[in-house]
Amino acid sequence: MSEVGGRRIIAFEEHFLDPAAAGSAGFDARSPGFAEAFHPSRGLPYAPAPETLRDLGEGRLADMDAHGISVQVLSGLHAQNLPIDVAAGLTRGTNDLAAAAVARHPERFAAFAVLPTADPAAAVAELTRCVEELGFVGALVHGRTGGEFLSASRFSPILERLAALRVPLYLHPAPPPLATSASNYDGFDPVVTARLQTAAWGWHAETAVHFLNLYLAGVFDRHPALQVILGHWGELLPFYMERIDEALPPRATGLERTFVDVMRRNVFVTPSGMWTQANLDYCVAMLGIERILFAVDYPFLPNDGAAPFIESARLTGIEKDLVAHGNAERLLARGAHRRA
Ligand code: GRE
Ligand code: ZN
Repeated sequence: MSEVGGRRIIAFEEHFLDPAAAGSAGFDARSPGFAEAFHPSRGLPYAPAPETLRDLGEGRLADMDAHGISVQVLSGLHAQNLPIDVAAGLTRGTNDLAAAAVARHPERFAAFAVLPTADPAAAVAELTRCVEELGFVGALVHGRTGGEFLSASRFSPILERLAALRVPLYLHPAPPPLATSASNYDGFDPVVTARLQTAAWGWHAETAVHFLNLYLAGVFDRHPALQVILGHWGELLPFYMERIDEALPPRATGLERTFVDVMRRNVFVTPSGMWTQANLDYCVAMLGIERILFAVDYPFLPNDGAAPFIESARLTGIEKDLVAHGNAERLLARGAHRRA
């Protein structure tokens, strides 16, 4: 393995497409114009070639080698849109693809389970299978299921199982409801509208509100050790930590935990390929260096910026090691006793 920066890098939001599940994922139905606005032929960011997205073998590894990515934590795409009658079977197939890649290259790949949340009992079973039998290191969920956040009571068995298995939940961006898109993001050129309601802003505002719903529903009072990973430097939330506690103190919410406390003890953030030093500085100031993980969001973003970002960051060598791999190793060790 080439050592571009000489430092081990573990990347947490690294995707692949399972062709068998892609047709049922319904992305365009939740994000009108998505397929066109993100088509590779447009030459805009976040539009990898389909074969790059599918590859779990030599091409992916060669790119990791060329750019110093030691380990990718793999995840499939957008299982939350899957119809209930096919969700369990399709997510099982997607997770088996990730498991096969990990089995072929255990030093280079780990995996997050995608879950058939449309069928919460099946999601609990699939999470348990993935962690206990396949050695997965957590789960990644793409936003709402059937319009509902994970704070809805029907999903509480999933959160309970994540906490019991001591594995993290990566809460990944996903489209807002169509009514939100229509009221907030419509009326521009179709490509601008489709990208505004997704990768530019809509996905991130949606993920922030999703996490706030988990907090306000008391999920972290009930599961004080549950760990949630937020991409894109915390999906806007680090900027509002103290504002949220001022507006929603425990005497208003009835919660035991403040929002600042939850952000500092239950949340990890990743860059998701946003190589912005000021964002890193701010997250370190608000959350602490131990709460920063690393992610590229490959292949939606290229691996090439990763090692240069870490190496040029205004951090000590010890802090760079924590961000690149040390925090990851400590987090993943929490659930390791469950793994086969
Ligand atoms: C992602 O999962 O991060 C993603 C998509 C589709 C387009 C861009 C992107 O699923 O970053
Ligand atoms: Zn992603």
